[in-house]
Amino acid sequence: MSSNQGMGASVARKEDRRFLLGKGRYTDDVTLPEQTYAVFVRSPRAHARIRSIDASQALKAPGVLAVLTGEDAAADDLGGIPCGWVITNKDGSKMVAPPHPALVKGTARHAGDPVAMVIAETRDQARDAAQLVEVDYDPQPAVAHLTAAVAEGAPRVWEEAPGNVCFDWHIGDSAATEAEFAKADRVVSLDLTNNRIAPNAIEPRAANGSYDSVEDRYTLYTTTQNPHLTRLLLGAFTLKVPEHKLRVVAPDVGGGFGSKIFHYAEELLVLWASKRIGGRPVKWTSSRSEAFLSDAHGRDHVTHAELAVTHDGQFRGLRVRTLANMGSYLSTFAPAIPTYLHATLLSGPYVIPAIYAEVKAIFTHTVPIDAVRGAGRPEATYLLERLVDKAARELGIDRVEIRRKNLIQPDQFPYQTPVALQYDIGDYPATLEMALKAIDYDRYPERKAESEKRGKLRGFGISTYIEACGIAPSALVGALGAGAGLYEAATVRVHPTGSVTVFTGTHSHGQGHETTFAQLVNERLGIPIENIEIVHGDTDRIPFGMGTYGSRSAAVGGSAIVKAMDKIVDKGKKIAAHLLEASVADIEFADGKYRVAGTDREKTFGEIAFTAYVPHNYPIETVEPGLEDSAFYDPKNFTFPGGCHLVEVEVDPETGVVEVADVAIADDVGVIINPMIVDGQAHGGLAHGIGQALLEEAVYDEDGQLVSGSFMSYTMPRAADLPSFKVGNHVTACTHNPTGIKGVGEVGAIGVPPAVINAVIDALTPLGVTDISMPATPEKVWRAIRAAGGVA
Ligand code: MCN
Repeated sequence: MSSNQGMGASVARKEDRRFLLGKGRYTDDVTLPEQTYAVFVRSPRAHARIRSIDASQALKAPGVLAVLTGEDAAADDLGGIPCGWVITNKDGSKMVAPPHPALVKGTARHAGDPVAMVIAETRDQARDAAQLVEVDYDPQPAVAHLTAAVAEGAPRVWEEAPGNVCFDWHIGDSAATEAEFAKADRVVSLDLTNNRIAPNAIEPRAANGSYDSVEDRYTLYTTTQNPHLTRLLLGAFTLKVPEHKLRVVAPDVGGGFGSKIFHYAEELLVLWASKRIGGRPVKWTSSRSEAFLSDAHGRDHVTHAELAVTHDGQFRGLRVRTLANMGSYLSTFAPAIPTYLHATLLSGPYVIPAIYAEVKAIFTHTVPIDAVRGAGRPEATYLLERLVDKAARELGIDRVEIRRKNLIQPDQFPYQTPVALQYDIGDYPATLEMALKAIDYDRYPERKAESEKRGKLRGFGISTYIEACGIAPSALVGALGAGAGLYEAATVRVHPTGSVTVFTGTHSHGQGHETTFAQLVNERLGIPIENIEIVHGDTDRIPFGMGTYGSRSAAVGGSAIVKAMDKIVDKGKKIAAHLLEASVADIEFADGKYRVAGTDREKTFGEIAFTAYVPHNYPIETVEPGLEDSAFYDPKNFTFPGGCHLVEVEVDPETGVVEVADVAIADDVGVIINPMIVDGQAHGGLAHGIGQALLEEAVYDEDGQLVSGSFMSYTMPRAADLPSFKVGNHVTACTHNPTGIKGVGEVGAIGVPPAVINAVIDALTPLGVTDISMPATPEKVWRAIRAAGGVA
């Protein structure tokens, strides 16, 4: 499109006007007539049998309308929260999928497990009454950490899961990998922990549920990334009512980072409670501390990894054994994360002839673990990039060189990895060279010397990474255990005067879809983005959808929009052919105009739209009035963004403080809709990734208490912790979708953590430090320096 609002234009975000004016409408802003408030009584213990719950005092407290427990939920036949992905074990049996009651019945299994729900006229009254609910806990031994949970005699989270094993899964060719290891010149091995992180979206979760007894219909306002999935699970499993009796609205949502994909108990409970108290709406808003104890966490892997290499640094084989924490219950997509989103990425951007990975998922008495930005792919990238650095050090090969040597070359695509995925396209050498140029690698020695003059140790870190976005196709994921299809849906409605409303099944909670999807429409139909409305987040308005996660919205949701527009353009050609008295085959559509090929006879898109709704002169025998169409798009494959992330750090050897001095990245996220939004997404991801590498950790003590359960102890990155990022893009177009778009929402969180740690280790190598785990806090770095005897 010739205007400057289409593909490739850095259009300012349309949605920002309401956000900047403080006019966003979040779930907690939704106030309904006669609304009541819910507060949850949550188990203070990680593992306890519940002897009794005495609500008598709470029920007498001012304003209290009800106190509901697991017994009440069971009596009303509420379903447990389902897990949407079933993993098949190595031996062909299925994973252990224990029950997940919405309110604890009998035994609490993590600190924060909801035991009772108090409903009152005001939030304060509900809070006060919650203090009066007497729960008699019988404490049981708890286990929070992976290595403790698999130890002999560890407390059991579930009777049906001996050794706390949820599943024992593998991928790859074990014999071929053994053969490569037997032939290899050297085996480089590493033990790694991928630290547990809390998602911490700016807006805590909230849910406001109401039951209309006249219509016999439920409405839920909720902070979800995935309103149709929530409706599906409520309808089929938890509330058990037909979908047409349920409306789920996700209005403005202040960030999700994965943690709001899942169906949470509170969403079910507010709807159920509303009916129980006679239809008055019930609203719950999480506090920040409650969020730490009830939002799904991410990562938490313990891994042993080995790379078989030749003397000259050629990768021959990779062997990985991972323990993945599931927490106490299986969250919606939890089993897919360490398996199909982790182990399938273990080839990274490299040629590795044989790979074999084993993943054991382990129950612990902790908050459930599920997707957090990157979900499985950061864990794969971290272990591979740490291992590659170690191999380079052991072989005495330059760390950039060893990567150059092993990268998949552009002429090797499509590239079939030994771990199921087939990458369609990429140019990894190009992104590597681009990033090196951006950071001015040639002059790194000068910068290092300059840092040293100031008493600082400078380190250079590199990570070349691959990710897989837009998880698909439905038939494949179904065969792998998914309980849902992973297509996307869109309806494009052209109004009589030519403006457009797009209904998309994806959800924007910070990613800017209201702008980028309008740009897609502008590109195809030539309509100014001011005349395009993007509607998401309401199951009553949008036919269907699978929501937003896995950086799928542009590649999958955008493709559904493009498909729907293709149908509209084709229908318009028939109308134009009639008006222009030409044959349909001779009509061309470009720049918002239908033209008879080779002539100047034309009709604007607006004229065609008007004619479709005012069909006086119209091919009524063959074309219906109106101009609206829908499409479902089921991708043929994932998209595979990739790139190179470079980091320079300065370490203060006296204090252990690590400062990120420079970050330069070059990504390939496919054809770009909006460069400014793409850069912004990369910036956010980098902050997330640097946060994980240096600052963030959800720390449990041995009894299962979350000791970093507030912002006093859980360190989020702040602006001052981050440098100004140098972000570049090198485009190879996705080969199997109509736009060539890949994904960008997670690139930073995936690529950068190993680059940071590789940089810290590089800085500390002269002091004899060879390993440091995430987060590389000042204390940890200082201790490592002392332990290595590096500082007097
Ligand atoms: N885009 C583009 N050109 C491309 C690719 C994407 O212009 N080649 C644009 C898209 O149109 C969209 C944005 O970039 O406006 C992100 O697109 P995409 O990569 O498709 O990711 P999603 O929209 O599906 O968002 C999900 C992704 C994930 S998985 C997490 S986690 C995450 C992230 O986005 N959570 C976020 N970014 C976030 N940003 C904010 N502000 N808040 C979150 O919770």
